[in-house]
Amino acid sequence: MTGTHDPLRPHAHEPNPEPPSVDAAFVFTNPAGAETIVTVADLARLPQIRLPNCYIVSTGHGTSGPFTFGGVTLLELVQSRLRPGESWSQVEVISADGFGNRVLAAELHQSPPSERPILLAITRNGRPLTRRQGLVRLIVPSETDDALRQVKWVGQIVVKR
Ligand SMILES: Nc1nc2c(c(=O)[nH]1)N[C@H]1C(S)=C(S)[C@@H](COP(=O)(O)O)O[C@H]1N2
Ligand SMILES: [Mo]
Repeated sequence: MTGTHDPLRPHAHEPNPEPPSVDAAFVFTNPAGAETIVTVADLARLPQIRLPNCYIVSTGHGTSGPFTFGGVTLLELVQSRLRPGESWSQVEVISADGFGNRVLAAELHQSPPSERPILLAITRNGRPLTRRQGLVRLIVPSETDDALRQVKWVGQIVVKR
């Protein structure tokens, strides 16, 4: 990895099997740049949804699943941490091991709302997701190609104007 590596433009690579740290709490940065901490308990207090029939597809090491992931939608978390009406255009979801994904507001604000929305997963098959399994993990159901959007170990969520 070079010094110019952009975590939001990861190259297909061997997925990292090892969690970068023990604690699953992460940093939330609002459009004004203010940071707050999000814990798994915080996520568990927001409305939960379940997404059955999710697959993690990798050209390198095959497909795993189907899994039922449970948790809170990315939109729900963003809205819970912003002032009503505060405008934003995109969200960067970056893992603690420098792997990231950009999600556009338009992807989250689908009309009618997506039946398979982008999720911050805290459970898998009805059990707490373990740190090794990726807690907290971004699940993007529309991505079924190379798993580059299925970010394990979310370390920072940055909402941009
Ligand atoms: N934080 C983080 N998330 C990641 C990766 C990674 O290296 N680090 N690799 C991605 C890739 S390329 C794949 S194929 C899947 C692998 O997920 P799995 O370990 O659940 O099979 O995780 C994705 N999410
Ligand atoms: Mo992958």
